[in-house]
Amino acid sequence: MNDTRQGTVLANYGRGVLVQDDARAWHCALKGRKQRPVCGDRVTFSADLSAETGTVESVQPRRNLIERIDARGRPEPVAANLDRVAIVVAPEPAPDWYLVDRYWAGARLARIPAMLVINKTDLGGQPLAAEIDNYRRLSLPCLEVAARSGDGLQALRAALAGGATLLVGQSGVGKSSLVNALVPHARAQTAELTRDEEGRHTTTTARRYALDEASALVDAPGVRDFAPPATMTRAAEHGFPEIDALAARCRFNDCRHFEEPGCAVRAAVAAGGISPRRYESYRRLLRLYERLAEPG
Ligand SMILES: Nc1nc2c(ncn2[C@@H]2O[C@H](COP(=O)(O)OP(=O)(O)O)[C@@H](O)[C@H]2O)c(=O)[nH]1
Ligand SMILES: [Mg+2]
Ligand SMILES: [Zn+2]
Repeated sequence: MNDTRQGTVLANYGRGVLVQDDARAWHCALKGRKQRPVCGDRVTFSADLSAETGTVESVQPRRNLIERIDARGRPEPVAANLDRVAIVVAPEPAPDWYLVDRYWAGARLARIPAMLVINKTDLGGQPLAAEIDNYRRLSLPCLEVAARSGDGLQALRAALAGGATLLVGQSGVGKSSLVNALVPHARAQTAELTRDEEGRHTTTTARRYALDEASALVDAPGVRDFAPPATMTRAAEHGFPEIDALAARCRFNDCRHFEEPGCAVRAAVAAGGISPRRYESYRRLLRLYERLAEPG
């Protein structure tokens, strides 16, 4: 017997998806290759009650989508229908701030609010303080926590209340540990478990967990070289609020903020209003987009 149901995609695996409806999670097959549901998509599926499996019939339009680009610049979806992106950093492994900037730029380009979660505060956080202060100055909310001791988790839980949050960050910063600390019975695979099982269960795609009835967490696998797709012109600039805000004051409308005369952005970097490290991050992202746009 079949009936038609609605649900949310929890994860992709092989050639199917795991879909949660009001009652339970269903392994669903996909119909054809055109369907590309991702974690967080709302789908209609037909449930085969005797086999306890389903088939995805249709994917509902998305509110938003976080994508990354592969080495050739082709977009790959990460997760859909998000209410915020939490970028996780830790003293260990040492942060790649350029990567943090790209996650934030990706959230901005998808028009999704972002926040910075500084995990492993039990290890001490002095080396991170200057960058974190700068992000705070740019109005990026920053929260300090320790998944291991539970420090700051109450404030984090409050910040994650209502809607779906995508956790992103370098491998090893503690994303899965945070999921396990916040979601009872989640059993997200952390570094320890992955090692124990010789990497067989390493997460390779995003996985969604219910935090409570109205909130969800999406654990995205460590992405070494995340960059958002440049679907809009001046994408690199729009990814950086402090550069975006000054661009209108440059002498030339199409200023790239590199060597052009009368550049308000470079003037702000020279005067100390824009962090040279953030400016360099913008330059790297723009150069990446320019390289990908080259023919051949
Ligand atoms: N000291 C400390 N270690 C942590 C904390 N949270 C996670 N870890 C450790 O960091 C390592 C990576 O954690 P994991 O959750 O797998 O990171 P992920 O790759 O971002 O999902 C594991 O060995 C965790 O035990 C924390 O708050 N303090
Ligand atoms: Mg993990
Ligand atoms: Zn300029």
